[in-house]
Amino acid sequence: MADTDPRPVLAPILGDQLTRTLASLRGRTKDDTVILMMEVWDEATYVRHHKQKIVLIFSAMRHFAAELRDAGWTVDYVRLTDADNSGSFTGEVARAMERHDCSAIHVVEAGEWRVQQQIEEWAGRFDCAVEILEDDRFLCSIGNFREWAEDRDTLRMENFYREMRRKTGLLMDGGKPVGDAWNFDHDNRESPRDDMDPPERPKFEPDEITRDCIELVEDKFGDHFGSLENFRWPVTRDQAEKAADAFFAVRLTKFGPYQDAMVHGQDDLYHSMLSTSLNLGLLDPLELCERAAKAYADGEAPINSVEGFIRQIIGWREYVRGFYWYHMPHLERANALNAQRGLPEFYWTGETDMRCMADCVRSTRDNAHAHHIQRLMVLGNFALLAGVNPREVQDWYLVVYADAYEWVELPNVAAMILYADGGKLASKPYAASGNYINKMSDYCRKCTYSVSKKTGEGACPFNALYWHFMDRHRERLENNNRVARVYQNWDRMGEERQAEYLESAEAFLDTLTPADRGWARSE
Ligand code: FAD
Ligand code: DLZ
Ligand code: SF4
Repeated sequence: MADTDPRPVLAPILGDQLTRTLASLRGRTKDDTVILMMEVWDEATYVRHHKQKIVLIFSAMRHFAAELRDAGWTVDYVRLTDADNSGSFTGEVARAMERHDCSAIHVVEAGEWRVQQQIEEWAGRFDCAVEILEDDRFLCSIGNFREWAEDRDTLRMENFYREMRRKTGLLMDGGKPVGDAWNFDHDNRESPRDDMDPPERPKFEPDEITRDCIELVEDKFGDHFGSLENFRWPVTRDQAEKAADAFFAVRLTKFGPYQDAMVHGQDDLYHSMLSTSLNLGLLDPLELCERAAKAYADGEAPINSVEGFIRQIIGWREYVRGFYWYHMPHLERANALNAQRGLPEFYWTGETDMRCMADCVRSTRDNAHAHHIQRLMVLGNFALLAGVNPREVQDWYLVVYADAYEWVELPNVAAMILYADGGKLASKPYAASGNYINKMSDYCRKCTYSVSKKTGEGACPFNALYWHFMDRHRERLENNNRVARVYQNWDRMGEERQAEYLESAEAFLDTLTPADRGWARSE
């Protein structure tokens, strides 16, 4: 029908769809398409996002719109402050339909379930054909993941990852993995060294467009969490490519060995810092993995770094996305461990004597970023051990990170760190005592607490909390053969020592002040 209809097609492009080869633009011409981009109040406020996250999305959207216009496309860009802005995607599509008299709407499926529900209502609401296209920027479609998952009793990332390696041919030597192993994780657990000196990543000074967005955010969202001072994220494809170039040139070689290391005040280490660009659509996941594989083939980076990087992207990133769609909407409400504690206030203020937690919250506030092991084994581990309510933890992670969209945040938080899905994603909870943090970081050296002290005054809280967690979830976990040995150690301690652990943990938990929910969501 669109072939004979002289009216244009409306192509709404959402804030995380900033890709020139987006499915809704492919095959269309600049004369027969009106692109719609919308800054809307609903999206900016459904949680009270970190200020840097809003600046990043608005600035990247505005730059992308300008690039499309330069390339000759018609872009109808609605700004947050436009007088008649309705505040919602559906309201803006309705207004655009009136402005442009379009024959059809072509839109790429949303990253988030909440937004997809809105898009699915458009067919009933608008008097035209609505085509919802698959987001083929992901390597595994939602449907393919479902088919893979439906055949299995348990879902494990490692099995999914091997299929993705075969499918993409990345690091494959015929039917075999390069280096004769699928996974080199055992080489990727080096503790930090005192003489470690990771090179600075490229930082992008805010240009006029970004400065306008900073002003807007300070004006409208000035009381949201986070600082804008350090805003240096890539906001265009060109900048994102420069960030990727710098990662491949100087950090990839050490990415593997120090993937799990943490150093006080060193926020990036050897991580790529590319998640914000990947999630916005400024970088292509397959292209990045192909570059990493080439670096290995050319002898420029070791297999453990390259395999580790590729596993994060075609493994974890694709896996959590498939897992999210497979388990929504109930994943959002999952609480298998019945965790009910309020989120402690120091997640927002950073005011705690736990030096590891304080540093991770500081980086989160200043950069809208913390690296994986900080999110998992410090901030996440604490929430798990203390039994914090998943909804509150989910909201926190969704607010505070510049790369946070529900499709990637929720599985990592509910399933990976909190075990709220009861073990559908991970075979056991990632619970750890202070020992782990001490081994992988320099945090404990100058902490007010003593990591070697297990209970009582001045003891590292993670130590007693660990046993408190294990004890209170014994019934669920002791039959899990990956955890069973822990209970043998616990039983060997004897009742008196056990009571000391439990009392220490209780005494610490009693000191926690729950945060006001208003930090994350406006009532
Ligand atoms: P690198 O360490 O350089 O890794 C390379 C890339 O691999 C990342 O850019 C990312 O795209 C991908 N990746 C690595 N681990 C994961 C993972 N577990 N899930 C999905 N992708 C992964 N990542 C987000 O993009 N958004 C989130 O909201 C988010 N929330 C998280 C919450 C928790 C509790 C945890 C444990 C992890 C979360 N992650 C999230 C994954 C990971 O922490 C970030 O992707 C990473 O820290 C981004 O920094 P980087 O680009 O330097 O990553
Ligand atoms: C996170 C976010 C914010 C803060 N603002 C907008 C916006 O104004 N317009 C927009 O198109 N997208 C925004 N986003 C991203 C969306 O909330 C959402 O994550 C994606 O559309 C994926 O479904
Ligand atoms: Fe964190 Fe405990 Fe180490 Fe302090 S001693 S930094 S609280 S792990």
